[in-house]
Amino acid sequence: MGTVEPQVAADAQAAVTDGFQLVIDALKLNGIDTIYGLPGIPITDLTRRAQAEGLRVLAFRHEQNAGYAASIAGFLTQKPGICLTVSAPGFLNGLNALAHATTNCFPMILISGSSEREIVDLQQGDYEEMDQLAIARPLAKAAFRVLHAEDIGVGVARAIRAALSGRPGGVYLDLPAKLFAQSLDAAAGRRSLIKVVDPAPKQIPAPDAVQRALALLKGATRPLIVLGKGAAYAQADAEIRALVERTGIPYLPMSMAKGLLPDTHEQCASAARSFVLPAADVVMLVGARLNWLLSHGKGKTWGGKGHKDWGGQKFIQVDISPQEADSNVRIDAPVVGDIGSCIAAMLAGLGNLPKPPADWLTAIHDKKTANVARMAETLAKNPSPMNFHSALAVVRDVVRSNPDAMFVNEGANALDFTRSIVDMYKPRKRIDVGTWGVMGVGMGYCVAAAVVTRQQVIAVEGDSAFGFSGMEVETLCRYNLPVCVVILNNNGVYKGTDVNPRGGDVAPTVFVKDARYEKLMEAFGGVGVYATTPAELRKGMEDALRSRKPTLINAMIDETAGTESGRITSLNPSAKKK
Ligand code: ADP
Ligand code: TPW
Repeated sequence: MGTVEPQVAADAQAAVTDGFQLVIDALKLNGIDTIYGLPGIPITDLTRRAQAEGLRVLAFRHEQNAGYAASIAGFLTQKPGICLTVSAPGFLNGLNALAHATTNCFPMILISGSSEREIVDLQQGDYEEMDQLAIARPLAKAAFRVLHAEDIGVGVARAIRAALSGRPGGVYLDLPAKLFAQSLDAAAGRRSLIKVVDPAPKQIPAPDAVQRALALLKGATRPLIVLGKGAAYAQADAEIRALVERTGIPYLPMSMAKGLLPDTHEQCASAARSFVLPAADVVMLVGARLNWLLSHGKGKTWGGKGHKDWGGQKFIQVDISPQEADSNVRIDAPVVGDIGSCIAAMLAGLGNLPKPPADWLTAIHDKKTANVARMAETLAKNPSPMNFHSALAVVRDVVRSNPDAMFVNEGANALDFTRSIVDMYKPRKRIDVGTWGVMGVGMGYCVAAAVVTRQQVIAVEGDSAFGFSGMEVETLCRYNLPVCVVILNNNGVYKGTDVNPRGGDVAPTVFVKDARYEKLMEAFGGVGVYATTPAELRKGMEDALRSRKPTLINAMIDETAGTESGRITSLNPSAKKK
């Protein structure tokens, strides 16, 4: 008997599970293999045990960066990116990224530990007390709380479905500290888990909606397709390319849709953007909203007489959200469904659609040729000090030679110039500031892009933009990720030349001059490069790509280069007055 007893005890132990384990089991059961987070009470053991169970747990220096990483992992993989944080302050740090995910239609789940419900609800001052669920709700697509271990399976399943189905978004999952330690019969625990079946069901468009759209295209004389990041997310690359090429319609990729077809494609109208938008008569939006990034579909950008006037275009909008149509201007042909199904249905109904009239294609071609030639002239210059153009000519060449590399981009001028100068050749390679034009996504995106795609990552960062997540270079070094960060350093926000007319403190947009950002990377064992010429920048990038070592290139550019707010000066009240 004496020899049997320990065995019985071990069996009894194995027959019991707990909240920690069930969270891990529920995630694993649903194919989630990576957590982006930052440990602390009450989730420290969750991070340890998840790692011990074979999940990849990537720890960051600030939850906001973990959150951005999770959000973009969701965009790249069509699986919700998981961000795990502690309660109140950690939760709030992660919340920015959750709101970002919702805004950008990226599937993400922010899982935060929280304090004791009884104490929080009576506001008795618990450790990190906060009603997190209530705070997250307006910023998330959905928000759930699990109070009992046997409900973890349902909670995780609901979070996954909410994040992925329909228009993707950010979901909050609140896990109070007490939940983790709750024990449960292991068999009952297993039975309580749910493997979500078909979390993003196909949504087939109505045949008459497809016909309506095709009829509009058939009647068009100056048609245009606008591809947005929803089209990139949908991973319907072959169908989209087939539709573009079979119709022969010129297309305009939004920032993160660049590369869906190569930017060098003859139908790409990016270099003639300001010509095609006002001139087009029928515009088909595919996974792109008519928000500020498209001037709300009206005004001068679209050929309207005044700021708010309609330009006369007819719009087709292919989108999974039935509420998106008419948000800014009339949508004549909404096609509601997932992009893969919608484009397939349009292809099936296309018949012998004639190519767009030659005069439309020729006019675009001529505009493009003139603009590309003008840009080539600017890019060929080699001014001293280096400016955005001479630096980006190098980046453009390096990306052309490495089309599989992931490309991260943030800043104002550093964003706008890069977007128009650096071509993308493959889908979902370019990830950037998104719908909000937010600064701070940089290093979090770099970590997730490297981890998820296993490709080399190149990041082009304004010096201000970089500062929002700069401490994560330690994370890049810790996980030895193949990331090459290029800082276009002009000594400040937008540029480095503002002066405080009263003397004393420097102007609010100005930073320490000639700051040696590369030393930050060196501090953690990565490679730092100080580059003052295009040749030094090129060598630094090529070495980085060859070695795959975490590298930071501090590319010093002319501090007078750049305009206030980059290309959106018109949104800046003070600059407008000037
Ligand atoms: P961009 O900023 O590139 O113009 P937006 O973020 O404004 O793109 O628009 C993305 C759109 O794509 C959203 O309206 C969203 O509902 C839609 N969308 C996202 N995923 C899908 C999908 N799988 N099928 C159809 N539409 C989608
Ligand atoms: C979270 C406002 C927009 S662009 C920018 C700021 C601070 C930095 C521009 O300087 P940078 O680039 O990066 O050096 P460049 O090339 O023009 O010199 N806080 C958040 N998001 C935004 N968008 C801002 C502030 C902003």
